Amino acid sequence: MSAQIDYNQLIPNNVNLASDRRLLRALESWHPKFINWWKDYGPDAYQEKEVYLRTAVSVDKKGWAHFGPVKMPDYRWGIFLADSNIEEKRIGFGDHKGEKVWTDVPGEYRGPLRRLIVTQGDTEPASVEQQRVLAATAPSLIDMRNLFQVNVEEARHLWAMVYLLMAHFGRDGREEAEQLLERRSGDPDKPRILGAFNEQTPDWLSFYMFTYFTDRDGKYQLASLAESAFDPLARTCQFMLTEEAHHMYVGETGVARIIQKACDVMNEYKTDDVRRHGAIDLPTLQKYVNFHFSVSEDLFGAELSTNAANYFTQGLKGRYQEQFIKDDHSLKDEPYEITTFANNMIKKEEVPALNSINERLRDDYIKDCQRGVNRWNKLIKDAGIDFEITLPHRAFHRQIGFFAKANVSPEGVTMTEEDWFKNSLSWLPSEQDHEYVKSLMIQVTEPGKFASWIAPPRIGINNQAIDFEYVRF
Ligand code: BYC
Repeated sequence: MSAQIDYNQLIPNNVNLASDRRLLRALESWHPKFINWWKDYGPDAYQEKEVYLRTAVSVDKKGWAHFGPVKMPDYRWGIFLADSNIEEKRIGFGDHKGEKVWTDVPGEYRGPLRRLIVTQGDTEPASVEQQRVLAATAPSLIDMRNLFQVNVEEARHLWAMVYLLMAHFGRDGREEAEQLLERRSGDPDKPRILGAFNEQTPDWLSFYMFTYFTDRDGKYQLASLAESAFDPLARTCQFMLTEEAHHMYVGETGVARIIQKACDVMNEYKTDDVRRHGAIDLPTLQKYVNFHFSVSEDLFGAELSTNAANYFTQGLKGRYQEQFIKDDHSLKDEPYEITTFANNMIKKEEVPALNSINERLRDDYIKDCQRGVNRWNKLIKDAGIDFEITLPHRAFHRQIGFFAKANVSPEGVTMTEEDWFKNSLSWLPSEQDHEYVKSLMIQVTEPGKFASWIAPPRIGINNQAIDFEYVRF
């Protein structure tokens, strides 16, 4: 059956797919497996419904996407590389700084580049698997549509990485592409590569937290890979960032709408007990922040990493907005201050910048996370309510790096393991919190109506009304 599909039509692309028979054949044999995976592990049900989706159709800044009703299995998962002036473009960091960027993979960097692309690629289908059952409890049609939008775009990001593997890594790349469809989020026998992508996304509060905190790791990792000397990777990641922005917007506005609803209920009923009125209380929301922020921080790897130092020196993965950093971009003698943990004490220490690339990126990430938290706090303040959401200390609840062995409170106080566990129920969502949030998760499908725990968004998608039928039932 697949032989009858015109893949050049099916896969919108700016990589001249039509002219590359070998690549086309590889994608043709992968496509039916992808579709099987999408049907079995992508959004549960609703595959035959028309969803008002955005589809990437070019890399033109003004009109890169098309909006319209699509059945998800018919979504046109395209392959796009951002524009590049290949003749002029130079490597911006590491040992090859100043040389021309590479259009092919240098033999000596095949292993690490493949590993980076596979790690990035693995997160994309993982997140779709994590969010598989959420549509059944969508708080509105617009939210359901946003979920599906995120899902199809994460799947497009999988295509983007599969394209790189197949176009540049031969048989190894084709095998990796198969394995990307075989690992499963949360499966102890064949888990996804990175920790956070094996956690569940059981409810919509988790979904918004995930799209705020974990997709933002995506932003920073993609931005670092967008600096790569391997130009096809750089350009692919640059274009992926365009879509990623909407995912974080879904997260930030989703959490903001939950906060808004909690504040509205507190003011209307003059009570802190918003649960009685079917809203999510701010202390519970804070616990979810503590969980998702800490789990996402782990995605940046260890504070000191020779892997990251090698990636940088080799020109494979740079820093966030490398060109704006004022140093020599080779980091042979540069220091960087990081937070460490030894003898049960948290302290600041100056270390070689080259070894602390992961930590620097995590620092950039934390600053960015704080900006949205400030906007959430402004909503609370504007409602006249005395409550502040805070990001927990970076040492809180970590599994990777120095702090994996530390027992630290959200305020940054070290303690015994016993004390930590005693307090953990007030810091992280408890079974009861999960149960309560779960009890609110009831599907709302009437256009323009919203579940009790979330305020409507201020604007619709692509200038459509809030009560537009974003998913046609
Ligand atoms: N979980 O030297 P280190 C996204 C391993 S999200 C499990 O610090 P490195 C998205 C590590 O592999 C962005 N294992 O590692 C968001 C290493 O293993 P080996 C995804 C972990 O390499 C939402 C060992 O520990 N993209 O796009 O410097 C929805 C020592 O660590 C973890 C990328 O991550 C972990 N969290 O840094 C959809 C970019 N962390 O060598 C999508 C590509 C570390 O001992 N990946 N380990 O066997 C990378 O750049 C790097 O692999 C990492 C790790 C930054 C992740």
